[in-house]
Amino acid sequence: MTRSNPPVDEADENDLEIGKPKEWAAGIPGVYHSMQPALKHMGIERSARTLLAMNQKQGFDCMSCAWPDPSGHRSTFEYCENGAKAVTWEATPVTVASDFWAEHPISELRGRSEYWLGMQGRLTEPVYKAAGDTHYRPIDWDTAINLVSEKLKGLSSPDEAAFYTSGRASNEAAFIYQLFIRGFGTNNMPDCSNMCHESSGVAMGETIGVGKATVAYDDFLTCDLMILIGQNPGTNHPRMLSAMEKQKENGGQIVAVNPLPEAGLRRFKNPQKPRGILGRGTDLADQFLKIRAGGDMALLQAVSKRVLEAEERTPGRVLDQEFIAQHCAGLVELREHLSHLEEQTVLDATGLRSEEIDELTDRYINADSVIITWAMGVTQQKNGVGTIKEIINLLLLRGNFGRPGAGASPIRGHSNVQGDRTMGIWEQMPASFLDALGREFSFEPPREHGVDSVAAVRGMRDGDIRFFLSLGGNFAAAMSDTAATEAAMQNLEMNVQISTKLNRSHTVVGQEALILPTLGRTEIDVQASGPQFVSVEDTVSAVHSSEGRVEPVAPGLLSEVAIVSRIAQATLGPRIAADWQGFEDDYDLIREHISHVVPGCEHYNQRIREKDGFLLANGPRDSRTFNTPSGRARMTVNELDPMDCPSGRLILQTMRSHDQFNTTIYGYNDRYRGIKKGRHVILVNPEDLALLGFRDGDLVDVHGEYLDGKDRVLRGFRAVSYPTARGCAAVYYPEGNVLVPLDDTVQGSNTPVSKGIIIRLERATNGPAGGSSEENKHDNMPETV
Ligand SMILES: Nc1nc2c(c(=O)[nH]1)N[C@H]1C(S)=C(S)[C@@H](COP(=O)(O)OP(=O)(O)OC[C@H]3O[C@@H](n4cnc5c(=O)[nH]c(N)nc54)[C@H](O)[C@@H]3O)O[C@H]1N2
Ligand SMILES: Nc1nc2c(c(=O)[nH]1)N[C@H]1C(S)=C(S)[C@@H](COP(=O)(O)OP(=O)(O)OC[C@H]3O[C@@H](n4cnc5c(=O)[nH]c(N)nc54)[C@H](O)[C@@H]3O)O[C@H]1N2
Ligand SMILES: [Mo]
Repeated sequence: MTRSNPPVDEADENDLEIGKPKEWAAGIPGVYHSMQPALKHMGIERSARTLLAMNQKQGFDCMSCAWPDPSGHRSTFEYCENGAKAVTWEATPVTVASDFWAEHPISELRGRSEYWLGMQGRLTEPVYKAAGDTHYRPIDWDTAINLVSEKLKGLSSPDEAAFYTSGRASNEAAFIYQLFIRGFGTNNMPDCSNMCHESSGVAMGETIGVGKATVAYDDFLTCDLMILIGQNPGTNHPRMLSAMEKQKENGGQIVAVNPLPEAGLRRFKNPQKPRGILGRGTDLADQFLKIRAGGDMALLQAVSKRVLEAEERTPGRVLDQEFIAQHCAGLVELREHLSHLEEQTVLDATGLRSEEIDELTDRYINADSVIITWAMGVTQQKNGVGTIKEIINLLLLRGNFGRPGAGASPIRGHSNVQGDRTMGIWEQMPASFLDALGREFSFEPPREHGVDSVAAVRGMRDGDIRFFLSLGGNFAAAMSDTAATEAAMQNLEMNVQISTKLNRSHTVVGQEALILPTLGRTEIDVQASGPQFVSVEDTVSAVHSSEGRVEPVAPGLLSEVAIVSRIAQATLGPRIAADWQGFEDDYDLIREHISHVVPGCEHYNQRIREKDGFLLANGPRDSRTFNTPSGRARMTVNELDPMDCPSGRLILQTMRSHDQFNTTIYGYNDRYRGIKKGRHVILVNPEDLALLGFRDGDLVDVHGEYLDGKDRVLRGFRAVSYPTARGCAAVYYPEGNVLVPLDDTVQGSNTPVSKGIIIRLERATNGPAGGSSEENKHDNMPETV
């Protein structure tokens, strides 16, 4: 089915509507809204078949986020509005027709919005842009694979290529992808994790010896206290609200730390229960700390300091001395360091009152089991790695590891981003993994670390990286410093994108470019040996299978596994001992190799077929084992270096609306925040707005203030008076990426600082963004199809 009336991508930002932010999430509107996209895009029958197969045994894993299924999962039918949007966006019967490519030069596609591009429907045939050509043209698969492998073979060094991965790729695809890349001879593997939870991996690896959550699903239900820092579950992990509701029913408490009073942190009306729909719902946060952006490290240090002082007042009553003596190192240094922490420094950095921090400390000390969760509000701050180390410090003080209801829990984003890392997608995999890989496939993997996402852009810019291949994702739009990233990508000799739908990265091309369309997770995948399933890992290390249930949208589509296998075969030939054809024919063969290479995945084929899959081992969670050089969990000393925001300036974060999945824009309402029909807004505290001489609704230009002296600006944004913390502001991602400098990254993880940008507002020089100005045209989102 092709679209007869292409959606327009010109929105009139004068239609923007601002209402009151919501105080609760889901409920009847949740159900209503969750059905709308499906019915509109897929029709009743395809909708029912698809939505009912989601997160079920013998169904497919929801591709929206990495939140786990309830234990004994797949007996409970649990799905959410944003999962439904993700599924219908993929399972739409609308396809891009062959004549589309001749009708639309790449220069025109480049002017289109992400929304428009995505709404053209599913990609169904490989297309190629030759050097000097202005259009993509359909080609056959053999020609496409050949073009890619010939280009790769012609490079003077394997390091002239970089291979990106987005977190939707299955374990099977990811495993053979990294095998191919290392067989080719490079570790240049930038991935979406570099922009996402890299800070969590670094901080947790150094302190507790594992970069993953130390809790299982049931721990969320039974913990006495859950502290959510820098995370918006109502929009980004909506099924987490059910777990929070159960935890409250079990008598637990919740504290939320966020500059924005997000609806999903306040009250939840469970759409799966009649009471939830009709009643008042469940109050979630017992305490809400409206923190100044970037202030979390100061807050955590202040709480730890208070905990240590309480122990001094009542020795033996506050710290878990036994746990610390047996399992930890560094308490003396931590105590000494925190003894110098000035309260006024904390209050300035956090914008909080001492009593609020006292209250949080009391809750923490009085709770027997505590889980701290976090996401991008922490990992994308300049001090993100240090902040997470302070989360670990606080948890260690009271032994909140390796017992029920206790632990550290980064909440991962993409549905299989954690699995991809487990399978070896990382530019710096440890020697033990490379050794095992080399033994299994009789070759010597490259040892030198490869480029991450930021370094990949620098490499393209400087001409060191000439070839780029993406397994999913939308690198051009997801990366920081849009102008720098796009200029770098235009320097490429070849840009190859394995994708389900059109996006910005297909339009930012250098000499040659290819788009290779692939099957989505919802679709039935039949190979020579019969129907195949794949496997994925969620945010609490539960691994399970995923099997598509709907007919592929077009006959010629190849699976990710097939595409990678064919490129590898054509490029490497017999260079390494891998049966690429066998991998494509039968995914069991891939899993057999995974069993031999990936720690914790022994007997993978058997265990993945068990009813609910299996849980990967985790030292801190299972046995209070800490895989650090000393064998102890490390309490660390982290220098507090509060963000210096001069007066008249604001700290800007870039965030997700309720109508998007990362760079995919489903529509342009942000229901819970009360913003409708537009995305070109900047949320500012009313007092700050007045102080800066603006009024609610004024049009402003948002200027970044940087050391590099470059002027990065978002023009014509609507100022919205919003109850965010004082001194803070928020715009949507990816529009806001224009303002994040390439070189401004988190210390220790090199993640772009997407949540801590110093800005100033000026009166807009032109009309609203998204009008007719060429500069803004591409990020202009219309409301409906
Ligand atoms: N529907 C939907 N689901 C998604 C996604 C999506 O785009 N749409 N994306 C997926 C991905 S890849 C990811 S990584 C996750 C992201 O999930 P989140 O991390 O929840 O996503 P963000 O919108 O970036 O929101 C970050 C939150 O941090 C807060 N924040 C900002 N700065 C600070 C700070 O300095 N301190 C504190 N304490 N809070 C701060 C913001 O106000 C916001 O509430 O969601 C995943 N799930
Ligand atoms: N300023 C700012 N920048 C950010 C962030 C932020 O908060 N602020 N967040 C960062 C984060 S947390 C992340 S994770 C990254 C996300 O970065 P990416 O993972 O690169 O981006 P996505 O938007 O998730 O990728 C969407 C594209 O993936 C393709 N796709 C979808 N499903 C499939 C599939 O099954 N197979 C294949 N092969 N392709 C598929 C589609 O073509 C779609 O257009 O962005 C980061 N960038
Ligand atoms: Mo992410």
